[in-house]
Amino acid sequence: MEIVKTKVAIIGSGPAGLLLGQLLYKAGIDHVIIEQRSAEYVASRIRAGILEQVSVDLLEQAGVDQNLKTKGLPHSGIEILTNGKKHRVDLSSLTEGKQVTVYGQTEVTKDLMQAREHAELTSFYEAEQVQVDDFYSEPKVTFHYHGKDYQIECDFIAGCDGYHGVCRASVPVDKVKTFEKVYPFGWLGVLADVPPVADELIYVQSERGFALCSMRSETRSRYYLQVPLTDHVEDWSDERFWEELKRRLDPESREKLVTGISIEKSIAPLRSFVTEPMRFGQLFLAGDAAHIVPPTGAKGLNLAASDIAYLSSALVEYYHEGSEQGINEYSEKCLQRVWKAERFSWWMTHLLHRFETESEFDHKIKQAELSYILTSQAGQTTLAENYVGLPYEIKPLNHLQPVG
Ligand code: RFL
Ligand code: PHB
Repeated sequence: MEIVKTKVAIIGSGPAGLLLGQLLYKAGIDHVIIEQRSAEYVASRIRAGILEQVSVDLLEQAGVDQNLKTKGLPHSGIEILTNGKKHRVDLSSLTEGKQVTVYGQTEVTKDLMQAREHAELTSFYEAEQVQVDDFYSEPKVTFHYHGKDYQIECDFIAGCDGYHGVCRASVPVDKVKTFEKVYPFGWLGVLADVPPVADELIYVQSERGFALCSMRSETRSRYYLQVPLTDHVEDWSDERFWEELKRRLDPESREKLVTGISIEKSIAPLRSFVTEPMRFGQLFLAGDAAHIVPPTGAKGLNLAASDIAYLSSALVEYYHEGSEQGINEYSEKCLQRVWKAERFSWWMTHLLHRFETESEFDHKIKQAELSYILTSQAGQTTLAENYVGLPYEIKPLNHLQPVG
């Protein structure tokens, strides 16, 4: 068995794990990443598309914002289409100039992987039988890699291994509480090399169900449709997808919509999920390993980034200042922000989707709420503040000496 000693063992090479690795590298803190999939698979997953300003700032701090700066599309507003009419929510004017940036999670992942490769940092891709042990005393990670058994001995384990990962599953059941809501529909997503139907995202509430017109660039669009959980991707030809999307749009957008061959098509179930606490001895959970939001508020990736802001700063404080304060406060600080994002994502989902079980009364109340939000400055400000991302403090990590 090969023994590797390091300070932090990061499980998972999604945006949470990669960003933590990059920030620890910047702070001179020795770490390794262990990922069960291949690097090619990780770099090609299509997922989220919207970055809050604080996530952009964090990527800048991590030194991986060159492509983001040149290719990211800053957006100062979103459209909400209801009753066949579009209403613009001016995010910037409602939030003292804040905006969001359209930049795909796929690109964020690739930028982080490239930076990691460039810095020649240690990653174990295609690791098998990953196991985390002894995180209440002397943490260890064991796995099988390229025909050999490995054991990582470390101070801390960062569980950045997503919803289906091994870290949360390894916590004793009496030490953890989970909260969950599963929604009775999914999102059918299509990626296509066609120009976006509009300059800004359109969130669509219609009698036929929710739809979203998003984008990745000026020539690549991302569209979603609310579909029953019983649907399969094979049921949805490109033609059927475009026809259904058109039915949910307003006449002007329907006219402008450019259709084309899909380059990716998948159905994602919608779920709200939170784990409490997010720290178990020397094991920290971050990102989807700890919580899931339905994508309606565009918060999944951004929450992973804010967890990592807190975790990296706590670890820097520990190694550079000998203080355990950040580590001790990690779970509580993260959960405060997590629950607010959970509430917002649940609310957006509830407001914009069609629920089979809702009564006519429920439906009327929802329409009234949406109408109130879209016609009231206070209502729109609440939406805008949450959409651009609630603030949090990040300690600057630059100019630190490596930790011996
Ligand atoms: P990730 O990206 O899931 O990365 C976790 C990594 O851990 C690896 N892993 C393991 N490695 C070693 N050992 C094990 N035992 C392991 N088990 C798992 C996995 O292979 C993976 O590489 O979590 P992270 O880093 O926390 O990032 C979170 C974001 O990815 C996530 O919140 C968002 O992408 C959520 N999400 C979306 N969010 C949005 O805001 N908008 C979207 O449109 C959107 N679409 C999506 C999504 C999530 C999806 N998933 C998870 C099914 C679409 C999908 C399909
Ligand atoms: C996306 O572009 O994938 C996207 C954008 C906004 C959302 C969800 C997904 O709320």
